[in-house]
Amino acid sequence: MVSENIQENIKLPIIDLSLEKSQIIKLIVKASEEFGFFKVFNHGVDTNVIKKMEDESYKFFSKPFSQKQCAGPANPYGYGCKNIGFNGDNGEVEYLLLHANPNLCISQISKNISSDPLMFSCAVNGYVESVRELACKILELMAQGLSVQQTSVYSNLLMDLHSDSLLRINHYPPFNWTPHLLHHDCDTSPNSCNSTVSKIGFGEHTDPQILTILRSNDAPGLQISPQKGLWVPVSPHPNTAFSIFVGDTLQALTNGRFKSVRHRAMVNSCKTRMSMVYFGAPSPHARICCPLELVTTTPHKPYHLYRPFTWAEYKKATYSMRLGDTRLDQFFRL
Ligand code: GA4
Repeated sequence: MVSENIQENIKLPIIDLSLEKSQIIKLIVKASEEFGFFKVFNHGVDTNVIKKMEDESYKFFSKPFSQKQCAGPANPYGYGCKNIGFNGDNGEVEYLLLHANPNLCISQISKNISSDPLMFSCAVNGYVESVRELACKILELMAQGLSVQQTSVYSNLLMDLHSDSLLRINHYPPFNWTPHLLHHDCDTSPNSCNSTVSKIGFGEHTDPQILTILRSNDAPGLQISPQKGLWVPVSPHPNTAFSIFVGDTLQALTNGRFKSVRHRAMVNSCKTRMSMVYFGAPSPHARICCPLELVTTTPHKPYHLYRPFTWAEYKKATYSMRLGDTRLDQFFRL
C-alpha cells in the first residue's frame, strides 16, 4: 500500500493571462507537462456571470432534500447525492449534473431545479458560454505552444454542435451532515468545527474529457496528485481565479505530452465548499487522434502512443469503470 503524503509547500503554477502571449504559452505548456494543472487569473470571465451562477446554485442547494430530489436522479442529467457514477462510488457530496452545450436547451430540467427556470437557464447558458470561450482560448495557446499547425484543432472539438460537454455543480456541506436535514448555510457551530479531520468529498480520479475549468468558493478541499501517494492542496481561489485540469482525452491528443492529473476533494467539519466545474468534451463521434506533428516531435515517442478512438468509445469505457480507475492505458497502441 502507498502511504499518503500531504505536501503543503509545493508551489502550483498560477498564470496571469494578461501577460505577453509568448510568455503565457511557455507557462501553460510547462504547467501542463509537469502537473497537468494550473490556475489562471485575468482570464476575462465577467464576475457578474460567475456570481449569477453561484447565486442560482446556492439557491438550489439550500432547498429541502425532498425538493432537490425532484431534480434527480443524475442519469444522465439532474440532482445526485452521495452516489457518484453507476458502479458503487460514494462521496460526501451532493451535485447537479447538466449538459453544457449551448446548442441544446436546458429549460426542461430547469423547471425541476428552480422556481424561476428562465433565470436558472440564463445563468447556466451565460456561465457555460464564458467558460467555454476561456477553454478554447487556452486550448489554442496550448496548440501553439506544441507547434501544431492548425491551432484550432483542439478548440474545434468543444465548439462542435454536438459537443458532449458537461457542467457539474458540487456542493460539499460540512461532514456532520445528513441530506434530509441540510440547508447550505447551516454550517456547524465553531465548537464542532475541526478543519484538521477530513473526509473524502469526491474521490481521486482523472477527468475523462479534454479540459476542465473549475471555480470554487473560498473553502479549501481540492487536492491534486502529481505522483502516486503525494497530495498537494490547492489553495482556495482568490476571488476570480479558475483551476484548469488536463483531461485524459487531451493527454491522448498530445501523444502523452500533457498529463491528465489525478485530483480529489476533501471536506472538513467547518465550511461548505461549492465548486462549479465545466468539462469540455468532443462530440460522441469525434475521432481522438493526436496531430501528426506531435508524433514526430515528442521526445522518445516517434509513434502514436494511443490508438485512435471515438469519444463515445472512451466514454463507454469510462462509465463501465470505477471512479479512481486508470482508463487511458487500455487505449495504448500495442
Ligand atoms: C469524473 C469527472 C466528471 O465529474 C464526470 C464523472 C462521472 C459521473 O459522475 O457520472 C464518472 C467519473 C467522472 C469518471 C468515472 C465514472 C464516470 C463517475 C464514474 C465512476 C461527470 C465524468 O465525466 O467522469
